[in-house]
Amino acid sequence: MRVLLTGFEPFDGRNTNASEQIARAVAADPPEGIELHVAILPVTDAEGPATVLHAIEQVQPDAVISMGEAAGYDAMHLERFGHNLRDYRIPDNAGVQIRDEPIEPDGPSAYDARLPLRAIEAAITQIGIPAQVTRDAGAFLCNQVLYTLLHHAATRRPDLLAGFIHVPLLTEQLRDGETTPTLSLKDSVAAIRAALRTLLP
Ligand code: PCA
Repeated sequence: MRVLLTGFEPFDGRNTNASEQIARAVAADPPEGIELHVAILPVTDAEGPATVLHAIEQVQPDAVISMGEAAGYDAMHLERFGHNLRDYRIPDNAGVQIRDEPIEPDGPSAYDARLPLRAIEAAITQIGIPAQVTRDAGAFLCNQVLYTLLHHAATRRPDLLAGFIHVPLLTEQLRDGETTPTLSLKDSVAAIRAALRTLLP
């Protein structure tokens, strides 16, 4: 099984992104039976979604799991829907802040994620790491990449498994005095490895 795992570059004033670090660490030790490819996406309207589509062209994966960081989350969030909406709460890394715009003007308002979310939730919680199925990935680049993946699958790759996991900040990323919930890199990697194993036949 060939899987494309993506993370994002740092954004919002941080100098690392948990999702990038997790993607690189999982790539160094992928579960048996998974041929893992990694892409790190720019946090920009212009290049983030285009980079994941380009990686799909290159890798021809059976499944894509995209990840993004969400400061303040205390569990792995397995996102159920991608929405056809760009309504950025902050500017992207190119300084562009899009409000109230669709991603695909002729696309449906939402797509269901194409991953076994309940099986992933069970696999992660069974190893003692918090995970939950959640409704959506917001209206910034994470949602945009999820919707773009699902639109691509619906229109071009009906057999493609695809979805999005929002990850908490890493303990290692906390700034002085910050008290937001975190997960360690070790636990985060274990969670994503468990998620990947649910894709195996
Ligand atoms: N998180 C952002 C975009 C990049 C990332 O890691 C989001 O939640 O949309």
